[in-house]
Amino acid sequence: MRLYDYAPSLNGYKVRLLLSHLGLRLETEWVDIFAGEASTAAFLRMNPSGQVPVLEVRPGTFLPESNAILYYLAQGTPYWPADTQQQAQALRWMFFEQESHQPSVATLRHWTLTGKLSRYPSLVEPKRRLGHAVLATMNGHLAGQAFFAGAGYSIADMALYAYTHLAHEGGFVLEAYPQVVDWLARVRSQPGYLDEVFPYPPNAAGYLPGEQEVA
Ligand SMILES: N[C@@H](CCC(=O)N[C@@H](CS)C(=O)NCC(=O)O)C(=O)O
Repeated sequence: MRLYDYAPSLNGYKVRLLLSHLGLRLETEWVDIFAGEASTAAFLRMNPSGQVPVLEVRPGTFLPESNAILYYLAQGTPYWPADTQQQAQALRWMFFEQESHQPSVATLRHWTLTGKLSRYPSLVEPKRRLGHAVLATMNGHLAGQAFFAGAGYSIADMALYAYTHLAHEGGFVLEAYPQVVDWLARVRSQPGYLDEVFPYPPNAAGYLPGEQEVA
């Protein structure tokens, strides 16, 4: 298996976090998304969305989407619950992460760190409101349980952890969400936790990702 990834990508980090918990290393090809390397014809044949991460599960067979990759790699491991009810809960939170968390918490961090907030003035406040609603939803859920899927620590936690633990870089004050802060600490204490954040390089600032808002 080979992973196509970009070091500052937190969608890529989700996959690296699971691999680290599993004690696995994959051959990795680094793709400079801000230099257009995810928009070449060759890359678009692997992922028509032009995004990392992509897992080459066997030569010529490609699996894009971070949460799908987490699901694939977690099969048969403690990070994918055995119980159907808990599997459904894990999926619920992974869909929530894509639907609500990425376009708010993740996007505002990207725009803040790369100087792009002023490009989208009418979108910032709605995204900030959505981000607060997302964090409040997470906080409320975690008041009743230690991890998102209800069982132990799972890939649902990894999916949500990636952008939540750096939400302050997008202007969110996490201390307002104490259950989330406690959960972040529980994630960090898991065996094999990967403490790794790569800053955006200078070419991130000039990049216009078209319809895409997250990086
Ligand atoms: N839904 C996708 C989103 C992936 C994504 O946004 N990847 C970013 C890096 S974090 C990317 O490759 N952006 C390049 C672009 O959109 O042009 C996933 O979860 O894998």
